[in-house]
Amino acid sequence: MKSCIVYLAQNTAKDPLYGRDSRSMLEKSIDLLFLNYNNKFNHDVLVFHEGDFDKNSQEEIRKGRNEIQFHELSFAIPSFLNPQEIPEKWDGVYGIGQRHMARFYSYSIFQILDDLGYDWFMRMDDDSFLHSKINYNLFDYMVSKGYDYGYRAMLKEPLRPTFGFSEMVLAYLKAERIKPVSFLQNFNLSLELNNEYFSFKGRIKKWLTNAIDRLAEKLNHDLNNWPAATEWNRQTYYNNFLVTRIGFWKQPEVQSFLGFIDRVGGSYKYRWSDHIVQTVAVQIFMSEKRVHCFEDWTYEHATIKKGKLEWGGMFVGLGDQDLTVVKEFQEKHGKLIANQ
Ligand SMILES: Nc1nc2c(ncn2[C@@H]2O[C@H](COP(=O)(O)OP(=O)(O)OP(=O)(O)O)[C@@H](O)[C@H]2O)c(=O)[nH]1
Ligand SMILES: [Mg+2]
Repeated sequence: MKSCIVYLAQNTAKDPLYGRDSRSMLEKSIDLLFLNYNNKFNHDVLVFHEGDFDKNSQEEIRKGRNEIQFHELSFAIPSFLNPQEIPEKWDGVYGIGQRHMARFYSYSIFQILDDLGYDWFMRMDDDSFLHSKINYNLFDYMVSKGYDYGYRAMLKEPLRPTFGFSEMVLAYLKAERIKPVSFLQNFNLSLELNNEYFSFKGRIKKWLTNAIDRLAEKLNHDLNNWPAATEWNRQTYYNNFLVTRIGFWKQPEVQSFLGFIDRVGGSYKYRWSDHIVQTVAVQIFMSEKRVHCFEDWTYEHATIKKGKLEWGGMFVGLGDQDLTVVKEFQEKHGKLIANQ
């Protein structure tokens, strides 16, 4: 089994989207990764970049750690899309780089890593920080438990960058006659749940199970009666950390689905991002038994704008409440995770 840890990185002290010091964050992220994990397990660490890390900066980041390799990529808007339909800035804020990143993680990466001979990868971003020791091999752990997709947190995606997405996914499933594993369980049934009649716990559970069964049934048998797509609960894997088996993504039906979404160009045109695509692919094609939430170590990924915690936060591992970094984060922001 060949495994690696992947970064997509920018060598800039002020990134065009957030004005963040991406270069320093990358160094901090990699240093914590080695301190708390990779000094022990020595996995390859692949840093993908667009040619902005010259030999000098590569050595400065590598600091003698030979596991770190730099791989140059060149991003371009796919030729099958009409560039005139692609806004220069999505919602006046999000530039093209963010959307190349989304395509990279929802489509291109699986083939790239497969070509390099890897079977598994773990993703880290320059703003992903591992704060507690992990004393076991994450990839071996996944294999030993029969897991194919591991994540650290789930967040509710805002409505704006999902317009049309769940409808499109449902249309694909319907046309292809695919019965998804758990995707249909992620549609909001809250209207009925507000009814007092359903307040009794066991009843709710039974009713929910039946409703889900009925939805799944309908997928193949009553094609005119579908869940209203706007009711998708938008719960998605916060995939700036993830561990996954590449073989899952290379299966023909998964590739067809990813290829379909890629062709629609949603990440370029509508800001459908990589995490919503990955989440839905997992929920359609992967048995729930193969999905794992890590909870035993502390992970930070926080979007902070003008000093204010806007998204994500500090995901505290079991027993890590007293870590200094956790307490400092809480003191600084008044909370550990942004309101959703
Ligand atoms: N080479 C390159 N890397 C990028 C570009 N945009 C983002 N990245 C990298 O891709 C990773 C994810 O980007 P982020 O901006 O953190 O995206 P995000 O996680 O969706 O946004 P936040 O949740 O707000 O952090 C980071 O390591 C970035 O440095 C780009 O245009 N070019
Ligand atoms: Mg990020």
